[in-house]
Amino acid sequence: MNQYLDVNPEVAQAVAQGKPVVALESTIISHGMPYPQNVETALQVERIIRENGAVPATIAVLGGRLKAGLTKEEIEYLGKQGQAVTKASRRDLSVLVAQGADGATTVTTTMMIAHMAGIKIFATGGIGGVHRGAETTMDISADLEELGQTDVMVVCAGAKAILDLPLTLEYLETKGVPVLGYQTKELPAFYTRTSGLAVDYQVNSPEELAKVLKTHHTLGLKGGILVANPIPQAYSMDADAINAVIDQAVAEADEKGIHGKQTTPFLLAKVKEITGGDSLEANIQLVFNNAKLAAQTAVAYSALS
Ligand code: PSU
Ligand code: MN
Repeated sequence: MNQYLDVNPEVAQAVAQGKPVVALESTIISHGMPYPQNVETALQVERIIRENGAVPATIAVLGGRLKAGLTKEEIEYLGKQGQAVTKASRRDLSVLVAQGADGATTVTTTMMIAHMAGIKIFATGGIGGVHRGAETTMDISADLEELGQTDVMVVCAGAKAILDLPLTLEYLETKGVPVLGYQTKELPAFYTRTSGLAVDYQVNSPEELAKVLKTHHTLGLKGGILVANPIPQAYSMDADAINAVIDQAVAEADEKGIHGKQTTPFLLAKVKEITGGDSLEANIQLVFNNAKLAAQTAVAYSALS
């Protein structure tokens, strides 16, 4: 598999020396946010990771190569391509590599490529999950399967209420994925700090997260760990307002017959459109917050090794 992998030299050196590294996904750039905020955010996230003592590795597929660590130009390219670039999940990888094509990596493929490159911690915004109505559509994100089998710690702000959050937690339980609330007992719901749903464990510091990750490796357990880090209070949105927007977006997706890989990008764009961009600011801030926690955890993990 590694014959298709290009790890950028700075990332490769840090991994070899056991220094802190944080992986970042690229679907959030191409399909999660509009240009130019997507590129500005991606570059700022890399800066935040550096300021907190770790090396950033943004991940993507470019010209059929699995890339761990992008240049500024490559990030700019993916941001400008937007939805024209393939949203690459596990099922897309072989074809994209065989055809020498580009792909923006979701949580799933970012975990896969991070794992190949020896990176143990990954920061993102929100994960995919069990969609509302999945009992008939069977729309369950491949992210949950990947979390069940690839041992990377994923730091997110919970999951958007575009998903069925109780079913998403049930699925994670089935797959044996620990869900850790960062300084909270509740699963945050991306734009808001609360969902009314309990997480498995509350963890209060990067050191504690690092210890759980280290123990997971020592036990030889396969599968990821999900860290749910609530959006900072100052940027959190009004729950009733955002939930009404989400209901409207989900209803519109149903009416239009949106399905498959289009569903999540459609809902993300719709929510942004209806809130007139307010949701975008919240989205950006929570990604910054996750990048900081992931970098601090990578530093603490590195100190344990
Ligand atoms: N949820 C968000 N923002 C995102 C995504 C999910 O709040 O950008 C992206 C991530 O890349 C995630 C993917 O892995 O969407 C999930 O897509 P799907 O539901 O098609 O598996
Ligand atoms: Mn899906």
